[in-house]
Amino acid sequence: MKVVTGNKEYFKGISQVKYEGVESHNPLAFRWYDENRIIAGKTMKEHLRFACAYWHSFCGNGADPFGAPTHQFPWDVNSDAVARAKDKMDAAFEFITKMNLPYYCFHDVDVVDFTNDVNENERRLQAMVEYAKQKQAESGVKLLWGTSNLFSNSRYMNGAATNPDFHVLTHAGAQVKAAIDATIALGGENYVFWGGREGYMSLLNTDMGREQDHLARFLHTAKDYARKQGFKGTFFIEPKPCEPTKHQYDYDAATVLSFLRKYDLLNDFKLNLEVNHATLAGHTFQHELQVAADAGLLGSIDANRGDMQNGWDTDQFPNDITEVTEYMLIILQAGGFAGGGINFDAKIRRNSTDPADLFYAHIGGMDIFARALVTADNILQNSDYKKVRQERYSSFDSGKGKDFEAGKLSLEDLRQFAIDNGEPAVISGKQEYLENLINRYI
Ligand code: XLS
Ligand code: NI
Ligand code: NI
Repeated sequence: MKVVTGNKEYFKGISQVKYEGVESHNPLAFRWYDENRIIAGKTMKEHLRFACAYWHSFCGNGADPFGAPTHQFPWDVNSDAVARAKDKMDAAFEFITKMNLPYYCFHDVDVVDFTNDVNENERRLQAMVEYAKQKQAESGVKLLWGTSNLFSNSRYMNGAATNPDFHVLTHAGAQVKAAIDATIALGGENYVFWGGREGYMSLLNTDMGREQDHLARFLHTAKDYARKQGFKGTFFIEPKPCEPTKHQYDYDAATVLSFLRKYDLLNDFKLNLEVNHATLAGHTFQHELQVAADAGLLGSIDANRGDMQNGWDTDQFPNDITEVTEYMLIILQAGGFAGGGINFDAKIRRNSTDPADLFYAHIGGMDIFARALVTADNILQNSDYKKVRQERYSSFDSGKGKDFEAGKLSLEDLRQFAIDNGEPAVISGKQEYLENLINRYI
């Protein structure tokens, strides 16, 4: 990939990050991510489909509820909104191409600041779409997904598509229309809905059933529009149980699955799962992946991690090889992502203030997934991992167990089998054996 800079170089002194192998001590090199290396018939690049999140990397200024911004972005100074947005896009493409990231993802308002004037917002976004087209053509970087931010503007304090006020919902519609248009114009491969405020703070003032009907109607309306415009990609819903609202309707993978089924959206929508959102829902990320994989809905992931002690979305970069290996075992066995990839919905810490910190963060995240891919493939090819799991269910492979699976046995038959065969033998679940096996291959 060619490094693409604008008039000014923002990340001076940092050249394109290359694969140098595990022996390398260069902190600005990949030790595992070798994009052309073939694993299980595909290149690492094709398996992992890494994307950079525009919002955290180029907009997140480090402000928190207790303190001012700590990241002073040199691209965020021009007084004209579109000129400022172009500077930011120059910085973004410089970073993305120096990192060799094949994809990026954005919300409308990440790309350019929005006002409260629908026409003006569309004008700004269209100007930026033209600019992004050139940048994409120059670099070969592609848009993994686009989305609209329907949660930051104060008008969305009671939700967007689930707002009790129809007038607010129409503004969400206007925003989604423009964001879909932008996504299509840029060849975006998918479109994401994360319902940040689609939920409630109190049931005392909330008609939950009606709000969910509205959400489904809104998604159908948006999907129909996009299809009419020729959009062939997949729509993703990103589950999250809470934060910012107390309860969000897209609680977790299983909840969204039943929502999609109830409202007849399964043909067009899949899931974009996020690690830290799984944690907030009281699940492991592995659980969420498996729920999605079993339903054929494993679309894409937002890779990050939470903090063991904190109960909120800290969006840290992934760095735990054991965990990520377990993710890759599920992703590989599911046959990879249905349309999506691995988007780093993660941010450097507030006090990580060197320009190089953003590079270290992404290098770490990409290397951990690459290493996990190698390890998981190795486990699947060379260990008895699959065999141990299969054998655990072998009583269903023949005889009465097989008949049960085929729906051939009655409750009386089950009773008769129990009597005929007495007490079952004790069979180990071998959890520690499997945990050790994973570590042995890392
Ligand atoms: C917030 C979400 C958000 C989505 C895109 O928690 O993760 O960043 O990925 O709207
Ligand atoms: Ni996310
Ligand atoms: Ni999140």
